[in-house]
Amino acid sequence: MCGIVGAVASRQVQGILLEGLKRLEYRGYDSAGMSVLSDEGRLNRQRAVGKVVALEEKLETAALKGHLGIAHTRWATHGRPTEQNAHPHQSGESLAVVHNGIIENYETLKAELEAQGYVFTSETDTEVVAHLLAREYNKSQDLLSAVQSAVIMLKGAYAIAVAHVGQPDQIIGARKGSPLVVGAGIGEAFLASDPLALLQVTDRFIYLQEGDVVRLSQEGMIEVFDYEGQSAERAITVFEHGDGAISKGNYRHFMLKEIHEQAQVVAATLEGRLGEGHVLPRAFGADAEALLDRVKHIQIVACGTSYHAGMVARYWIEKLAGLPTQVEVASEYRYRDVVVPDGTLFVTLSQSGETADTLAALRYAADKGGYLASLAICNVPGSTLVRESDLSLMTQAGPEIGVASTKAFTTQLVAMMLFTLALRRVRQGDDPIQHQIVNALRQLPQSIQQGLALDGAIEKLSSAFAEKHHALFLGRGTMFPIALEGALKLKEISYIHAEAYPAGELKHGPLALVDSEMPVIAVAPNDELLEKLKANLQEVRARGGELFVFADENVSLAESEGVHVLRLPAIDEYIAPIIYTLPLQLLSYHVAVLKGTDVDQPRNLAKSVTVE
Ligand code: HGA
Repeated sequence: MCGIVGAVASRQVQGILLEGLKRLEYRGYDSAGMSVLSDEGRLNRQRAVGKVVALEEKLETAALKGHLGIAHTRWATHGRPTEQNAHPHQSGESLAVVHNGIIENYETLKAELEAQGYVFTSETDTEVVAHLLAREYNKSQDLLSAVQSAVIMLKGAYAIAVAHVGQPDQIIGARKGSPLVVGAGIGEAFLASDPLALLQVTDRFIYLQEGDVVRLSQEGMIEVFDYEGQSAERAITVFEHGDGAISKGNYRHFMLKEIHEQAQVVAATLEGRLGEGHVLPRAFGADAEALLDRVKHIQIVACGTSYHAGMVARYWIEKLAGLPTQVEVASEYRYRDVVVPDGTLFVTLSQSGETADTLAALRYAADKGGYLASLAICNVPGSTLVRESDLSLMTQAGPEIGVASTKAFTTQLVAMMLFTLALRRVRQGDDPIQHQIVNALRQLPQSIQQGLALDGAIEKLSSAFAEKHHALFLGRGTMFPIALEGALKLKEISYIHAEAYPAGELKHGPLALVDSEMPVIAVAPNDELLEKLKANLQEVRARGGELFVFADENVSLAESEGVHVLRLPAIDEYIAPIIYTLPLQLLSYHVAVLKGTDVDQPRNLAKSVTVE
């Protein structure tokens, strides 16, 4: 999603802002822009459609000089991706604003402002914010007060950064529903929608809370005010992952780097959480054990890839902890009249912790009441989802830059298995099954390395897909959501239409699509559903479909014409979904590379989906 960067410094800010925008490119966007306040007191602006490099080219011929500025990458929600609609938006020559989010009441505000003589030059909702702020500034001649009185009138979600020629020494930021962090420098201060944008200038951040307004002024002064306008203390957090996390290293794409990081980040997610044959209850926080004991039902809510992690977890929780579990996509859950069974724990999964639909679902659940508590499985400490949940379990995937999620997914699966084991243990104490799974988890980083060793073989296979327009993924049990995730990856980055079905559903419809032009990918670990899956594969073969089977090394399944078998190391059946994800990630990656798509920033998609 779109990104914000702001800087107030004694040095020139154009370079800082530009580097910040480049670091936010991974989120997906369609245009970029920057406004810098010159020493002569003018707000100068450059905007360009397309990538940040197009903006950079403009800046090469007409640099924006000055010590205070704001910049933006836009992912259009209101109005086409044109230069006219790109941020910053201005009100006259005196005020500039960048905005992430959606102003839901912009039509009413626009009518009101037009009646008062304000002239609109874009199709965006953001432009109402610019004029509203200018109007309020004209009343008070103070930018902080103007922002504080304007934001009260906004319905919807926003993170904004504002500059005004009347107060050339300050930037005001505000957030509600969209993330915004302050970067504390030495004698300088910054704003961004994501700390990654600022790691070149600081590693010290303040994560603003809902309704906060912040004033950054020269000499690095940072003042935060809460939604009531009271001065508020906000802790400074040191960013621990280091700047190296956002370089591609020796990899061609972030996605490939992130696929290959999975052994390491899974090990980090397990660290300190496993005891002798069981999961340590403190992994979920001090009071978690007593709470987990009272859980009778689980409601999982998530979006996209995280939803697939939730679907796998349902199989685990029902089988291993005996608790009825429901899983739903957040955008459906939040608009449903939900009936909450007694003793239900509300669980959300989100890489960023800022996913708008998931956050809205959490808030809907809190307003509705009746839930025992909420638990967030999340990759970003200090994110809104974590702050607003009763309990949290952090995945340790580190920054994920590729829009198509890989390591965030496998670490979510690990977190959900830890959660499942904790639920089982509070119910029945230690037992051999927990022992078996904990041992398999300890082996997991090594098993992941073995799984990734298939990279070369999968690269060879990928040419069979590059010319195809459709693909079908099949799995049974926990492998059904893994098939769904495989299909999602292929769609996202190679733009091949892919669908996933539980293999048993094949004959109830999708078999009609199978012919020699429809590759069929099946995930076949050595589990109790293997024989049934084999029968389903025969159904495909009998219709001339070409089969690509990822199978356990001990499964008896012969290669033959039209049947390609790739062997994975024998693995504990409970852990298998994590391992079988790997070849599907690699397959979609290599197909996308062959097709020449933008692997890390696929068209029309964005990371950290902070709008509804
Ligand atoms: N609504 C604004 C900003 C969009 C946004 O936040 N995208 O992630 C616009 O359309 O310009």
